Amino acid sequence: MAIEKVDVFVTSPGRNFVVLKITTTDGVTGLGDATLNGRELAAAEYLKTIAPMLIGKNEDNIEDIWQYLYKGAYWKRGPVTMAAISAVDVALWDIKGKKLGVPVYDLLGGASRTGLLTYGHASGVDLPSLFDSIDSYLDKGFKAVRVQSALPGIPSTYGVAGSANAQTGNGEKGMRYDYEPARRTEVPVEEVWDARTYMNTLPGVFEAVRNKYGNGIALLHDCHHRLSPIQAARFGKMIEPYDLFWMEDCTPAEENQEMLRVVREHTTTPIAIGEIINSATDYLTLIKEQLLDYVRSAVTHTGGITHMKKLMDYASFYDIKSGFHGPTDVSPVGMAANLHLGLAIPNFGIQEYMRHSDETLEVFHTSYTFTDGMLHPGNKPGIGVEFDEKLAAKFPYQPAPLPVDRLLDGTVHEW
Ligand code: KDG
Ligand code: MG
Repeated sequence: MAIEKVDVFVTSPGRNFVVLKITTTDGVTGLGDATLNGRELAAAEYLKTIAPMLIGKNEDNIEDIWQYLYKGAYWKRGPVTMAAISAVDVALWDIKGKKLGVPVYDLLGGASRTGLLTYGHASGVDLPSLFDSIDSYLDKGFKAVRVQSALPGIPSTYGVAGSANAQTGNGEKGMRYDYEPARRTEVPVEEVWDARTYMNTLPGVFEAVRNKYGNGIALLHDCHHRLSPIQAARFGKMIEPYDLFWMEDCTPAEENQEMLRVVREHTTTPIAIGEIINSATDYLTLIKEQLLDYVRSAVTHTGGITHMKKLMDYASFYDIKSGFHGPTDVSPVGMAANLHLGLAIPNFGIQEYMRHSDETLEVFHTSYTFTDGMLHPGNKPGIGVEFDEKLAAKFPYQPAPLPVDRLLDGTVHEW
């Protein structure tokens, strides 16, 4: 009853992933995801550094191993450290579930609901293409849709399929935005950002969407860290009539959390933040001061199931809910971990879902299901994902850094 082997894989079936496999002396295996988009090799190296420290440890002692890696590193937190700890943690929960013959959500207190409300990514270069995109998600059964729109005069915009430099694919041509694999270069592509154009455009887009679809569907939007606090405050106020489920990352408040106070003072549009926050401790003020409504962390980036469960339990006392990060750079292993935790916690809000490409899903065999706009992690023991190592080896790593944004005058800005 000990950890015998720790393997780290970097594979690129459609996009890059970092996969951890832990094997016990009894031959039980568990999988973890340490994918850090654009910085995958750093996370893989971290895992290789800590691998020898895991050998011989009792795999049952998940909390102790978590503390050992976190406090024992001395250099706490940070995206690379926390992605690596998350991967170990999820792999150990996977092993525990398999040993006991139960799905991980059962170990976390059991199911609190029958399924997880899920949102898909709609976008358009103009209103007709946006409507086509929304229609395609509604046709698939989604009850909640993220709406992103191109901006006049700006060649390429975050989240918009079909705008120059963005790409479509994964079997959903013309409807889908994903940076990989189109952006496989050593050096980041550069894009342009202009907040004035954005603020003049988006409220009209939400109005047109509400006029066409009514109030029955949940609409979400990602500002992707691009507005100043006062711009975000004004933007939130401007879009109040369109009843958004949330505005995400309205201002880069991961660093200066006080920024969200300005936004809160001016608008009741719900705030989602946290996909690049990597520790529960970085949420303490945000939660205590109720500066957010939805926690956007992924289990893979914020210390795994062990740490995220604590975070969400604390958030539950403030009626703050989950909105776990679920783009394609969270691997199917990480996605499954999100789903198990989401099913168990009392304060689940919504789950982001970008279906992985067929290539990805040939390497990762998942057992989670999507029915009628809801995801479910499935009932297989552990997290319910299998990894085809042989096939994965056929897809070597390819550098694919995220883009860099500049303002119209060339100043570097948040992407
Ligand atoms: O790696 C960066 C992406 O995961 C991020 O840009 C996606 O903002 C994102 C989202 O909300 O899914
Ligand atoms: Mg986001």
